[in-house]
Amino acid sequence: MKKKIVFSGIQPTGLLTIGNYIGALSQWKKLQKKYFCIYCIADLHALTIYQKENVLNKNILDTLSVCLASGIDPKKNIIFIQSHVSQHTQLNWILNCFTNFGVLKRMTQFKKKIHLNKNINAGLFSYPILMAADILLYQTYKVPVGKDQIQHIELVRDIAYRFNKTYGKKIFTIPKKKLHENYGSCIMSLLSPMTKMSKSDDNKNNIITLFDSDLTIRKKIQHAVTDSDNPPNIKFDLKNKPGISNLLIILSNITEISIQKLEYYFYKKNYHDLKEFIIFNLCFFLKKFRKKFFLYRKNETLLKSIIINGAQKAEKYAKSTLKKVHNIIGLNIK
Ligand code: AQP
Repeated sequence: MKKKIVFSGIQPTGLLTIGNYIGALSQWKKLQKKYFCIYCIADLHALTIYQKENVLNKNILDTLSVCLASGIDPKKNIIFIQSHVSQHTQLNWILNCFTNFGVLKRMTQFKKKIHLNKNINAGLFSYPILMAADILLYQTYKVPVGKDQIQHIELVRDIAYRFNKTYGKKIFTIPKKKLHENYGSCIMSLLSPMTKMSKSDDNKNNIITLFDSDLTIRKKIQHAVTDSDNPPNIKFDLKNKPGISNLLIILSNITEISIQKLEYYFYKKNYHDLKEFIIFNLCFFLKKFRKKFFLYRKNETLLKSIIINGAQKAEKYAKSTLKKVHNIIGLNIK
């Protein structure tokens, strides 16, 4: 039986965080067992942030190497660069014309980003439509995403549904979201655990990147917010103990020890014990990860062949969907 398609993307916008790893990459690896996975390095999305001359190229190869070091297998699946498959921008324009302006204005991520950004460009506003094109081109069944992307997936479903209904034909598969199973859908900032950990955060003490040194990890975890409960209480409670819960989620996901077992292990222990255990495990985990990363990163011949191959394979799917779209809306005079 043909495997159903999973699609997801990641922006090459800088050093990836442990949030990106837990929320996206570790899931991508698991999904390969059951689905045919198409993973995209979303370089066009990265343009919503100003890119210095010639930096994006390096970031793209870094992000590809991170994906490979996380266990994504380009032989069994597809991994490609978004800008290498021109159908993404072609479908994007068409879907622009099927998306309501008012709906885009209500996207909470846009509202948040305009407060943080000096460069409020139109791309930032219409970003979810390019995301819709990305997903719909591949007749995607499931999209693994973090919590921050749920609203965008709803919009993609809406666009697909409306397009199909307009023409009375199933041109697009309506995709479903796939959230993380071990609370990893939203890893929070270390210093403000009510805010998402983001790689573009200006305060780097909020985030653990996959490339932080042992010393940096130690400093950041030591300063991570816990709470003032006395006696200390290492208990998973997202509402009342967001700092401790976030640390338990990170720990559970990198060690694959359940949160329940961790709570039991740390019963009557203090926050210092918990932090030392996290520091040890994070350093160990990231050291192993980086070893794999550098093996891939220094082999640019291999990386480039994966990119070329990925684009060729992705294009076959993308062309087939775009052809259906062109046919149904009457853009098919030859
Ligand atoms: N904190 C997080 N917890 C869980 N999942 C997360 N993701 C991002 N942050 C967390 C998931 O990682 C995937 C790729 O994200 P992206 O780089 O394409 O964009 P993003 O969601 O905007 O990630 P960042 O780190 O917050 O990037 P910047 O700072 O550049 O905007 C997605 O599946 C995302 O949900």
